[in-house]
Amino acid sequence: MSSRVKVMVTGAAGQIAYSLIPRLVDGRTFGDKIVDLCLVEIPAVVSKLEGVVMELEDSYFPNMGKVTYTDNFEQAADGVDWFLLVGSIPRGIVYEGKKIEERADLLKINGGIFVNQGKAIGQYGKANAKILVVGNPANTNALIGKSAANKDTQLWMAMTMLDANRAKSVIAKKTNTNINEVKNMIIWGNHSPTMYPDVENAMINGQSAGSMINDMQWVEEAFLPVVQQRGKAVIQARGASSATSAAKASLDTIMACENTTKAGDCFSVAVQSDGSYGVPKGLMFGYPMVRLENGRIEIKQGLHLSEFAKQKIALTTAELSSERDAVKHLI
Ligand code: NAX
Repeated sequence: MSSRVKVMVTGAAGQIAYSLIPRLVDGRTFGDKIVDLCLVEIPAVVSKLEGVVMELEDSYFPNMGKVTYTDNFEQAADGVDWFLLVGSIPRGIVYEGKKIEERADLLKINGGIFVNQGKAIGQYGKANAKILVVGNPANTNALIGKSAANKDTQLWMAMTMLDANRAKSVIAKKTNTNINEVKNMIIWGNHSPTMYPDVENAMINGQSAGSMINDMQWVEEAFLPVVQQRGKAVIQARGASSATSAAKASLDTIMACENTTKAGDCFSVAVQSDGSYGVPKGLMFGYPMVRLENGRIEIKQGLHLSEFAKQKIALTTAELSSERDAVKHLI
């Protein structure tokens, strides 16, 4: 008999959510489980969710369970297994009379939101809930949320899967291989332009992608900037930020957490550092992760980091440390 899973999506009237929500109930992401959905928005736009629910009902999803929508996060958090925290206040928006341009302002506003959401998740979410923060600045929002939740049995993560998928695509093109042959793709650090996509530890049919490409100048001058700046390039070309690829990456992260990782592979997501690979303890840091057969999700150990990699990882570590300092009153 199939069991049930309860999933909350915030920012449910936004563009990522529009691509994401139907695919949570399509029978693929959670297999044959029945998926109960709680869709959450801010009061100003919550009524739009009535239309989203209508479309879901009209789409005939056999795995769709109960669907509710609300602007009351606390109520919606009750008994939730998976929290997909997509909603946040984006850069460029006018908020309380001020145009939000600076990362510091963004951190401050979203920080407040994630304190309240974190508290509610700790209090009302399932003890073994998984929380994926997509809304930017994702790593630091997740750090604030985790600290407010104060429940170590829950797993807080920030999404770096989109960056990993982008990196795989560039490597596949460069090596003339299929994207599904690129394994062990790691994004170290922050979901921001300082992230370090690790070509040296990526593997193609058992061989290091770095040694196959064997061109560090290309890595430094082409690969890294393309992956790091891809979000901006999509905005410039499309006139709107990445949505369908961000939704797909959210689903990929869920599936990576729900299914055992194949030998030799890993998946990318940011979790709180336990000091692995010399990263200061406590930072919400993009790591290589594995999901074991017993369901545990752990940082993959034992990977070699070149001097080049260490230098790049130091940059993203410094950025995340300064973000943490900017919100230290909240954590
Ligand atoms: P949209 O502006 O289309 O939607 C965001 C929605 O969130 C809005 O409907 C808004 O009302 C809602 N919202 C704001 N605060 C909320 C709160 N406290 N509770 C519930 N809902 C709230 O943005 P969209 O394109 O969907 O992007 C959402 C977030 O994802 C942004 O912060 C964006 O920067 C971030 N991204 C993160 C990525 C990642 O890889 N981690 C990649 C894609 C994307 O840029």
